[in-house]
Amino acid sequence: MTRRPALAAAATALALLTGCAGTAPSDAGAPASGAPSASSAATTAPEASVAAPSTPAGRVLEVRISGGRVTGDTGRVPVALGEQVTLTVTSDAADELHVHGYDRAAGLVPGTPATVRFPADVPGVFEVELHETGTVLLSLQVG
Ligand SMILES: [Cu+2]
Repeated sequence: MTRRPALAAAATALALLTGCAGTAPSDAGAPASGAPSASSAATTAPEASVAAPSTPAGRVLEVRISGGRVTGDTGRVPVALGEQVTLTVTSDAADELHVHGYDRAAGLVPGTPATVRFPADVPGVFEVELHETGTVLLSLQVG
C-alpha cells in the first residue's frame, strides 16, 4: 500500500504480458511430440497405481499465503525430472496461481486449497507465482 496502486497495476499487467509470454520455453514444440505417449501412459495408470501404492503422489508441495505472508515449500525446490508434482496452494485472498514453464494455472478462492498436478518433465527452473499480487511462491528446480 506504500506504492502507488496505478504503478503496481501497470507492473502486474506488464508481468502478465512479458513474464508469461517470455517464460514459455522456446522448445515448446518438443513436449508436444511427447503428448501422445503421456496420454497413453495415463490410460495405463490405474493398474500401475494399484501395483505401486508406495508412490501415490510423487513430490507433494504445499504453500500457504496469509496476510501477504508466504509459508510452506517456498524458495527453490528441487524436483527430480519426470517426478509427479502435486502443488497445493491455500490463500486468504483471491488470486490466480501460475506455474511458469509448465503453464499450469488455478484460481485461488480464499480459504480453499487449490491443487495443480503435473509431471515435471521439462528440466529447468520455473517460478510459481500469483498473478494478482505478483508474489513468487517458489521456484521449481527440475533436473
Ligand atoms: Cu505467470
